[in-house]
Amino acid sequence: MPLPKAELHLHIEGTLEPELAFRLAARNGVQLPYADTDALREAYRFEDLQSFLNLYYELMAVLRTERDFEDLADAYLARAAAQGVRHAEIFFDPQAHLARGVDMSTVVEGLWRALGGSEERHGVSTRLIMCFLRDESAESALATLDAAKPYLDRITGVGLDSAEVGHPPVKFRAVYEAAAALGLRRVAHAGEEGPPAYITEALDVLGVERVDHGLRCMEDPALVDRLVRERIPLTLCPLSNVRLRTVDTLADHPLPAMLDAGLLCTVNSDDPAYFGGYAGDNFDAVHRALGLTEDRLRELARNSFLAAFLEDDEELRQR
Ligand code: ES4
Ligand code: ZN
Repeated sequence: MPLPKAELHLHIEGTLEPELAFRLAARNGVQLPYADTDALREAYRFEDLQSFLNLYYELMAVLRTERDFEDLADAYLARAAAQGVRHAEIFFDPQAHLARGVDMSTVVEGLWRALGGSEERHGVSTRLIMCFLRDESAESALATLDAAKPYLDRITGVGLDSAEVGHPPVKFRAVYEAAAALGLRRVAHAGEEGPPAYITEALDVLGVERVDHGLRCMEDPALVDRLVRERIPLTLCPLSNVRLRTVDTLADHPLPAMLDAGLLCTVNSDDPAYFGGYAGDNFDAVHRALGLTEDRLRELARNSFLAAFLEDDEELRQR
């Protein structure tokens, strides 16, 4: 039995497996520039975050209808459940779809067709977190929040993702203020490829409650002290860090040092179809490569429920 856990850093578009990509391409009459699933998997040789993002955005072309988003999310939830995930907080990137002529209603209604029945079908409770693309403008982020207003009963929070360097959190001050005023929870990717100062800025300027990745906090001891003191959860993604070369090998991952420092770390999968594994695979990988004890693994699983946007009674029931 895999450890019960919550997944807190998961891009639903990053769960698009090559087999499903080809199935949806055929269904929608979309031509993919790859001969077959093997040829597509061959393209998964990333140099860095940007080279991954190029493929990630390209493959989204197959997602067109509500049913496509439903099938994508349902396939993810089935895989997650099989690896012990009991609760999933799911990122989606509306701007990447709006830019292709797929509207907010198609994306949210489609995802909801899978999420709405997930507790019953898969035993996985869910939340939706809408991300702004940080390499798009602040105005575009504000327009996206506006387009989401009819769906706020299904959206728990906002996040910030895509190419980090050169797009500091402060660029999104206004949209995070507006999101907070609407009662939305706030998270942001920071300190994945970007400097520790972006983590500080995400806390101070955007008011985030949780930091996605946050790996590079380890370069700033004063920031580590603050994250420990304020119990700010970090959603780490070890297999992602290896595939995007944020760390050289899994054995070099700072997770053990981060736990020793007292940071509230969680282990997540980011874009599992691209990075070689789902939540349980990430747990297994750090267990093996870093020699984490069973106690440490249980701590990581417990942290995932503490860091989740669950009500107290839900949290206790799950862990
Ligand atoms: C992402 Cl690994 C990662 N980093 C930033 N943005 C993303 N969007 C999807 N995966
Ligand atoms: Zn991410």
